[in-house]
Amino acid sequence: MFGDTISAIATATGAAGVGIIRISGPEAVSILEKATKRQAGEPRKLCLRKIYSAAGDAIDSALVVTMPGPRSFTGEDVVEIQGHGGAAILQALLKRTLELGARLAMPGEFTRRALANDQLDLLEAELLLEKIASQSDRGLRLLEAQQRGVKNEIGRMRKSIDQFLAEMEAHIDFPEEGLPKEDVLSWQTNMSDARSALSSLAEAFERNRRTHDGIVVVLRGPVNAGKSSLFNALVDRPRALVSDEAGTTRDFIEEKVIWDGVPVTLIDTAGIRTDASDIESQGIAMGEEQAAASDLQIFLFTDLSEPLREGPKVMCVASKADTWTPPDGMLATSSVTGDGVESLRKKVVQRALGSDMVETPSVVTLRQFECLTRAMTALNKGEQLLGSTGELELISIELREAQSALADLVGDEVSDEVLDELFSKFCIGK
Ligand SMILES: Nc1nc2c(ncn2[C@@H]2O[C@H](COP(=O)(O)OP(=O)(O)OP(=O)(O)O)[C@@H](O)[C@H]2O)c(=O)[nH]1
Ligand SMILES: [Mg+2]
Repeated sequence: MFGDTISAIATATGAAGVGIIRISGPEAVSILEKATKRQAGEPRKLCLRKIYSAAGDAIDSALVVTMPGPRSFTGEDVVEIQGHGGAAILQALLKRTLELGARLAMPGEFTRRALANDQLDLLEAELLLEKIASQSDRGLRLLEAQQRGVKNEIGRMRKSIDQFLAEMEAHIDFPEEGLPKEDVLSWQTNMSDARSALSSLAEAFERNRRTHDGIVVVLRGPVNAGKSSLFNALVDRPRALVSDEAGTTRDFIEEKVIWDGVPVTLIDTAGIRTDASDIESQGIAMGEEQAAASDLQIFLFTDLSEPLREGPKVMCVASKADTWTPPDGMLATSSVTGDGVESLRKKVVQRALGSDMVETPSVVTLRQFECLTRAMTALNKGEQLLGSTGELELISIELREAQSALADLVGDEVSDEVLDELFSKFCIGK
């Protein structure tokens, strides 16, 4: 248990209907009673109260609720003051709780207390963080589905490794018996099964990360190909300058949008031509840099005079399709009629994320991913040793390392450094 009582503004700042101050710790209820000059109401029932400043003036009327531990988010006594959402009001309410003995909470400290008090486990805390940070509803749905499967999968794996580790260790203790061939074969299968199950968790992470972090898509093509016009159509507002003068766009232009639940950063770039002026050439070079760092390039063309530049990260799209007849089967758009714009959005998301976006179990944070990698490396080494020297002592060291990585992954024993790192990413009040 923690001795002190913490307090913070739990809602985002800005003008809003409601803003919440959250207090947690042994003094939470008495701080509320002093601030309201009244006894707290029944637990878990909202009560309307005036909150008074030190000078005795009413700061705000608020709905307040007490949630005595251990049945609360942190496991401690928790109080929430739901005041009006202005920044000045919330600051004044917060200040009052601090005057009455609370300490300003550090980022993520409420969740850290919840973890320490076994209200949630490390994976749930990380999931919470990812959910708060998630920008898209598709990402949110995926997160839940991914992590649901992970705990079971890892639990199953740890049991299986435990089992064949025990078998191996029995042989270490009685070396004179020699190694039965069928045991070696079954260990080999067990290890490679465990490794491939882990690697599918890892692959799903890499693939799904783009759903949460979003994708970067760059519009490219010759001057006057209609890039800026299509950019405006895609972002649904006249953001970039459009003109029939070749070389209109020089600096690149960036907009964030959400397509199909996926955050997309769309970038319009300078048109490509060989006889460009110095300043225009700089723009073209900038466009190339953007394209190199992107997840996908949309390359526009308006005729077939040049060979198409298809590639793994390049999607060729016929532009100004209202003025000519693009080849059959080619994705075509017109910024004038709007034809093809919506299907381009869909195709972009499909191409960048792959069509196999299924809600498979997957780890959801880089820390979890690194633990997985550690476990896979150890299993791999174990497999190789079994195939070569067959020295069971060395193999069991690798298996123990794999076990310890998996234990770290699910948070059996978490070091303070890991917790510091994790919670520093939380916002204050969470
Ligand atoms: N008919 C028709 N005209 C278009 C279409 N898209 C763009 N245009 C016209 O083509 C000209 C060039 O359009 P921009 O969008 O500025 O082309 P850009 O590729 O950004 O050009 P730069 O920035 O100079 O490289 C403008 O006069 C647009 O009005 C389209 O789909 N159909
Ligand atoms: Mg342009």
